[in-house]
Amino acid sequence: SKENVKSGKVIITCAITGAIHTPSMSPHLPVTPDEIVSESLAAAEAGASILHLHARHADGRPDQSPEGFAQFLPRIKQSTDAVMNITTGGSPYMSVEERAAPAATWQPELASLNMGSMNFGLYPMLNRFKEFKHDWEREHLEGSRDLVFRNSFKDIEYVLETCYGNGTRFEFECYDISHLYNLAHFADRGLVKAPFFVQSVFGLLGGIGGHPEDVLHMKRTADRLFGEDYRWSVLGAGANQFRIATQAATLGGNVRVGLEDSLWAGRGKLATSNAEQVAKIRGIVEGLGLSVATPDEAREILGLKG
Ligand code: KMH
Ligand code: ZN
Repeated sequence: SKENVKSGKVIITCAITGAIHTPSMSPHLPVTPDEIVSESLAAAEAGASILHLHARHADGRPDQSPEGFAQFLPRIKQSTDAVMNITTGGSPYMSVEERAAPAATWQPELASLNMGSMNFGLYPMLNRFKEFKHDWEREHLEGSRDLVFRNSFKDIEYVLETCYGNGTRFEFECYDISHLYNLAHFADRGLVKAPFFVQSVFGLLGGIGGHPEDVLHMKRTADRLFGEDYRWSVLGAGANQFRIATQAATLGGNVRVGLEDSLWAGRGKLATSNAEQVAKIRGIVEGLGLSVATPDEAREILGLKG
């Protein structure tokens, strides 16, 4: 995808809370609806044109009920023009039916779509985080020693069927090279339409690594499979976040940041908000001589319903 090299516009997505990190890891991880609303609005204000959203229960456990999203989604939409992006990944511990329900109900402009099955190793975080307020947090990490994030071809079709009719388009989450080939397969079958918004995920245990060569290999493969028919975005998990985002911006890609993907703002320094990460990547993007896409520019670039 050469789009951003020509336009100089970079889309910043902010993933506000996710389902990977847990409240004991950072006091800044948003959990309650009020926190999700204020973090989302501040991230949009700082330059995020897309907000990738998950819901949580009061104790921080992932909540994938449509009602969970009702607590914050209308409030966010009312106060910002940013593009709403609802997860269909939920947590890797959930069934695909449960995962698709919020996007099917709320019919957002964007929903995530995870493009393949994989091991999902969260347990290395036990090396860094040892004290947990809730039992579920430790189980969530320990349980990942035997966790497969299931996204079979039928599961992917199920998400497509429940969401496509609503005009929802997708953030295709690709954690490995094979996931690009899976997307190409669905394109061949005519089940997905260009331009494809490919979110490549680097550095999650079970997926591709976070080496600069991994980023290049992902881009070269996507270029070969999709040519001008895709828009490339990257996210680096954990400490990889800014190095990988910067590499991708330099190569003409878009970037995703947010506390879903990394709790950090620098070495050993917790980010105090999502907006802090957005402001930081915005400074890098602008420092490279590029500019940040507005929500309407992002809609145009990605072919969203608006
Ligand atoms: N948690 C990220 C690595 C989803 O919500 O569908 C990818 C993600 C998946 O955001
Ligand atoms: Zn997510």
